[in-house]
Amino acid sequence: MKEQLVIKDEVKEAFEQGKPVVALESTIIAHGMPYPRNIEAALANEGTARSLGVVPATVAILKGRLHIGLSSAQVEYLGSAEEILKVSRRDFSYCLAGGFDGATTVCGTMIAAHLAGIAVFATGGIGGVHRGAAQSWDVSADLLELARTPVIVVSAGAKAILDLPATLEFLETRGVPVLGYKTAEFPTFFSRTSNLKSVLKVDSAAEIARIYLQQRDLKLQQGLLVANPIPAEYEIPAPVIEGYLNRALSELKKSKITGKGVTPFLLSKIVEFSEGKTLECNIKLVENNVRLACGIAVGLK
Ligand code: PSU
Ligand code: MN
Repeated sequence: MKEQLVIKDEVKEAFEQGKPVVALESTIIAHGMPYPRNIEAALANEGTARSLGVVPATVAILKGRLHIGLSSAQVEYLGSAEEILKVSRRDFSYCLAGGFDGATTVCGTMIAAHLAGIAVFATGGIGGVHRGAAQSWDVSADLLELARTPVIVVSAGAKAILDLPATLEFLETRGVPVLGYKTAEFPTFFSRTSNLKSVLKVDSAAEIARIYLQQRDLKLQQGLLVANPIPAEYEIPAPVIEGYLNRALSELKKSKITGKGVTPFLLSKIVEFSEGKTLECNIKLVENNVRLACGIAVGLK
């Protein structure tokens, strides 16, 4: 693995100097958002982290090498090239051994972050149990990774395209703490509410850092899911999203899309139906998560 693991100089220096580092994922760049806003947003997120005194480490696989931290040119490549694999735990060895390019999902980024010694990572929303999973068995590997890899994932909850009660039940069964940042209600990506009030409310980044350190001290191997609601000014009311979703789900049914194509398809349809509004909200909620992740990274020092 040594020769295949490429840690960017900026990140290496941060490790050496004991500076806080936050991992960022790349599926959101290659598959989650359209060009060119995907690239602009990814670079802006790195800038946000740096402005808070935290070194960003965007994770991706390029020609079979696992990169922890990317150059701007590499971010641009990922955001514009065709044929970038979507890399979850299942795809990791295939992508590396085959010398392919791959964008890492929440699951894939957790694996990489843990390997590199980065404890905290910011994304948009995690994958979860899909609606109709009792028939389709579509349960995101993100949930299983949270159950086995001790990395803090800062999200805006999970997308309303999922079966959210089932997603929370799954996390409970697998022992993953779900912390609501200044809320006891699980947020649903574009909306701040869900009526699901089973999350553990925390009020500061420092508190999240303490809970993580406690968990490590106990030698519990789980990760930790932080649910950080989208800022109120960018929230899209749940019934509006539900309308887009139902249309997107009925188009999904008519298409032949399955497996890892499902989430990118649904997200792109929602952007289309909302005439781009959901994309801007998606970008804002990720930025909000990057800020909180940076606070946690500082708290861990
Ligand atoms: N957050 C976003 N956009 C995304 C994702 C998260 O704002 O596209 C990605 C993450 O990489 C997550 C993936 O791991 O969606 C879930 O995919 P699936 O449902 O196929 O596991
Ligand atoms: Mn899936």
